[in-house]
Amino acid sequence: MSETLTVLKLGGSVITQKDQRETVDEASLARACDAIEAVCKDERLVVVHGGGSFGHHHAAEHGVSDTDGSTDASGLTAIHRAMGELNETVVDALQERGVGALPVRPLSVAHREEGTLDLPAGSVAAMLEEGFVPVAHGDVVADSGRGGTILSGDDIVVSLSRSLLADRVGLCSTVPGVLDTAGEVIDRIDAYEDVAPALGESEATDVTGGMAHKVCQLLDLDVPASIFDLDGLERFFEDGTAGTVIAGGGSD
Ligand code: IP8
Repeated sequence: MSETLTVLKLGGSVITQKDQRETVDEASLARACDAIEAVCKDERLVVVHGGGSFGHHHAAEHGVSDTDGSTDASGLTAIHRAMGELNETVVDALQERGVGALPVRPLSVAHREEGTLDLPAGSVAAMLEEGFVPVAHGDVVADSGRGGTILSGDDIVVSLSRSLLADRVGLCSTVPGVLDTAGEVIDRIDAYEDVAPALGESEATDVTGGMAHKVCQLLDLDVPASIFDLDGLERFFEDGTAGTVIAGGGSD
């Protein structure tokens, strides 16, 4: 097995039907899992998935976001349980294909302190060492002075990529990449200013997980990251050139 470590996010809107409550998009999940099965024999892989129609309905019902917290334990548990169900579905689909997938549930180990995420990666590193494919998910986390808030899959991807010194990062989403003002996929982004007109808002005013926020987070990583859709997943695994490549390296 190669030493290459890839962190892949499967967007919640890719693997679920976003407008139908707690409904998996079976066909898309199967496609994603087939591609993962083909690659994980040869390289180390961490999978992170988003909430889609599982986490987000519950989060909205209980008024919880990444900044608006709640002290209602039963509401936070409802969000966590729904995410657990989706995680179980993803893990099962991978295991059915012979992938050594193991669930990773952030609520039990992660928290935010003054807005900074603390997500210990020791157990994920140990799983990788033993040849497993850790599968983490967006979740709720205890957040200093706010009760519990939402931890997005994107934030988990960024944190784990740094802690585990990932070689590459992929975000599989419902769009084929970052789009320019004419609606065409931008091949490569080296600096935020180059795409600011297309993305509109800056990092400071977009904290809700929109494309601008994603691009800023990925530019801050030390390794290349790509944003692509399900059609681009195999190509991402092959040579990392699917969709939009975000150069990384800590550029602005
Ligand atoms: O879909 C959010 O993760 P995301 C997860 O990656 C929950 O933003 C719990 C809504």
